[in-house]
Formats: sequence, C-alpha cells, structure tokens
Amino acid sequence: MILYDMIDSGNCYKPRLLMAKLGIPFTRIEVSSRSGETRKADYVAKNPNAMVPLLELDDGRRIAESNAILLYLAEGTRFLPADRYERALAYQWLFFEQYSHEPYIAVRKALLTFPERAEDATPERLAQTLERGNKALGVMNKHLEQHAFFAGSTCSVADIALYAYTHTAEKGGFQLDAYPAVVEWLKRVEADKGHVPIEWQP
Ligand SMILES: N[C@@H](CCC(=O)N[C@@H](CS)C(=O)NCC(=O)O)C(=O)O
Repeated sequence: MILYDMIDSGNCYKPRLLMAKLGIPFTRIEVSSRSGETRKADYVAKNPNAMVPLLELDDGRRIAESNAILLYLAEGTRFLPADRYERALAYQWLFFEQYSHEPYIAVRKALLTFPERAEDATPERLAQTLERGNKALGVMNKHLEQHAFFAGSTCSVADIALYAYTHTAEKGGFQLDAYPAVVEWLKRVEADKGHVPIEWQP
C-alpha cells in the first residue's frame, strides 16, 4: 500500500501509527500541504479534496479521510471493538475528533507555529480555537476520569485518532496540566504495544 503522507501532520500520523502497530508494510510518499503539493493537479486527480492522508490499496483503490483509513486498517484487529456498543463508541469519538477537537486543537497549533498561517491568526480566531479546544479537552478529561480508554477497556482507533493532536496540544497554547486524566491517558497510549512517535517512517 501507499500512504500519501505529510510527516508533521497529526491526521497523517494516525494511519502511520496504526500501520506501525499492526506491522503493515507500506510505502510513504510525502505530499506537503505547506508547499502546495496537495493542490497540484496530479495529486488532486488522486484526491479531489486535495488533502493528505490518502491511502492507496495494492489494487489501486484509494481511501481519504484519516479516520476512515483507520477504520479500514483496523477491521478484524484489536483496535476495532467487536462489541456493537463499544464499536459505536469508537465511531462516536472519531466523529467528535473531527467536529469538536481537530478543528480547534490542530488548527490553533498551525495558526501559532506555521509562518504561512500567521495572517489567519487573528485575536478572534485564537480566542475561539482556545475556548473550543479547551471544551474538547474537558469532555475528554471527564470521560477519562472514569475510563482507561475511549471505547472499551483497551486502546482502539478512537484513542489513536484523539492522541494524534492531543499529544502536541501544548504547542497550540493549551495547558494539559489542567486535564490530569488526559495526561495519564496519553501515557497509557504511549505504553500500548508498538507505539511510534510522529516522526516515525517505515
Ligand atoms: N478531515 C481530513 C483532514 C485532513 C487535513 O486537514 N489534511 C491537511 C494536512 S493536516 C491537508 O492536507 N491540507 C491541505 C491544504 O491545506 O491544502 C482528515 O481527517 O483526513
């Protein structure tokens, strides 16, 4: 398989981390949104939504959207709960990640750390992303005060998706000390078998 990937993207880290944990061999092709490669015609022909990550299967079919790729890769493994209710919880947290977490926690880090995003970093945008990102961290902390992981009793796709941008949230100006259950959960995800850091490449 081929992963069209951007090494410092949390969305791309999700499938890279899961493939590392599952021991799935793959070829990584760097397509950086920061240098405009995701918007070039040959890439847009592969993913009309002009984003990474994108997984190309051995037969040439492709899957976009990081969390859809996670679900494809996790089928039949310990990362996708077999129990119907727990599997629904995994979906719940994957949708939460895309709607209530990533647009604030990932985006605020990009606004603060990517020079090309500096002009978008208005005081209003920074205040909005801070408030909504903290709300998401609060929701996670409340869940994790009662549970070791997000869907069932072991690490699942939901944990991998939420780990990707939570572990670097402080670079976006979020104070993780205020969320002790989140800090403990980050350590549990890192202790799960086969963990690799965001810089990892096959
Ligand atoms: N919902 C998508 C979001 C992916 C996304 O935001 N990718 C960024 C890199 S992290 C990208 O490719 N942006 C292209 C651009 O800004 O032109 C997913 O989860 O895969």
